[in-house]
Amino acid sequence: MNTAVAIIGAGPAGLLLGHALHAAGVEAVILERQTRAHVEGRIRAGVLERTTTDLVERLGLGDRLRREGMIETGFSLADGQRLIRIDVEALTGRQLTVYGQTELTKDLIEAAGVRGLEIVWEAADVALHGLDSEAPEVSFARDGRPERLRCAFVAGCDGYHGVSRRAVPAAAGREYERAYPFGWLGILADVPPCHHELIYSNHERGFALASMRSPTRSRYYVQVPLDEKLEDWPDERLWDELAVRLGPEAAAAMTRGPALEKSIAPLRSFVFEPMRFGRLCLAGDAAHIVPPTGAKGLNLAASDVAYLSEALIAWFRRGEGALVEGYSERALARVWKAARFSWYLTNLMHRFPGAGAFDRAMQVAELDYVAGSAAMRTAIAENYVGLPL
Ligand code: RFL
Ligand code: PHB
Repeated sequence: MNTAVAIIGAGPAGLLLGHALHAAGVEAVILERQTRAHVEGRIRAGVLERTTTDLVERLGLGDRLRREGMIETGFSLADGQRLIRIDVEALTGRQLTVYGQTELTKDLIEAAGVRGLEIVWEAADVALHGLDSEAPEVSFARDGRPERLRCAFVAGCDGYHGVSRRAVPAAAGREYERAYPFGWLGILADVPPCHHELIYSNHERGFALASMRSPTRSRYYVQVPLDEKLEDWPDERLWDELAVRLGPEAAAAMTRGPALEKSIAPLRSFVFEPMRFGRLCLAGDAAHIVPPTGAKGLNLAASDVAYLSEALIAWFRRGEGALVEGYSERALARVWKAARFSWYLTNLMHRFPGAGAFDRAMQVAELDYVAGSAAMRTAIAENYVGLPL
């Protein structure tokens, strides 16, 4: 098989890139390790920046997003006593959209079928070859039979655990990492949200987040130790804990219901530099991970794709190499700022094991400053809503 761009991974990064290239007449094939049902069943992000929804709209893929997405004009930080509202719209002139990554993924996969963007499901043993040549190849197995995909570029969109980043020789890359000493236990339930906006709460028992997917579907998280077992958290215990950590007002408005999904995710900050090695370009979680506290992961995947699709289209349509050359530097400038914001909000809102009275006093002072300073709230709002491309 031959194509212009071999895309590894059918997550949001790979699907958005495939659509962007296909819409511009640049041929692409997506190789995905999992089944379609598996990819469509994953529960992940929920908050989309305007940069992300703009990209989806520009590609003509936003019909259901526009109909079903919930516009959010702000969110709150809770400090145990009060809700500190960050009025994102008033402070930045922009809004956010609540729309599940699961739904966006389904939309992109369905449209791929309609538009003729090829996705190979269950592509096993994907391996990259000749990345520092002008004719790289991807080997993989389909139904147990080996195949090779010849291409001009490989786009590594295969997430944190994928093979693409690992294909970069150790001497050619650098990793920056911070692992946090806790995870998030999440629950998805078909109950109305307890509040019309997201609440991030710093409680003495640990962080909690009230989020949502729709007017009838809620998503909540609590901070838990890394060695916590899911079976120790029957639904009732989790609802009780949420009620305590989110405070009496949210608790009074909270509807409980059976979990549709429950899982524990570790928190990590990770950046890999550079995001290009020869003919391999990395995008999304393959190149960087942020803790979910700022809702940045999916949105960074989308902004990487905005830069990378522009670069590859310039290469194939106009024979220009400058944007490919500059892709890593351009993408990383935005990635590092989102990494900083996610790290900042994680530090501000979580209880760290071993933190002393001074550390706690710093959190209290910072939250009090946020509550009293429009400048500080503006800084938070402009990062949360998404820095310009
Ligand atoms: P993905 O979604 O991981 O997709 C990678 C795809 O590559 C496939 N793959 C391979 N395919 C072929 N060969 C291989 N060897 C392969 N190895 C892997 C995988 O099967 C998969 O289909 O990466 P992508 O596209 O970069 O997208 C990134 C986002 O998924 C991620 O950043 C977000 O989900 C992070 N995130 C959030 N981001 C936000 O912007 N807002 C949020 O509110 C938000 N909340 C979250 C989150 C992530 C969470 N978890 C579970 C990690 C909440 C949670 C709980
Ligand atoms: C979610 O709804 O899953 C969600 C929302 C905001 C975050 C993280 C996750 O910061």
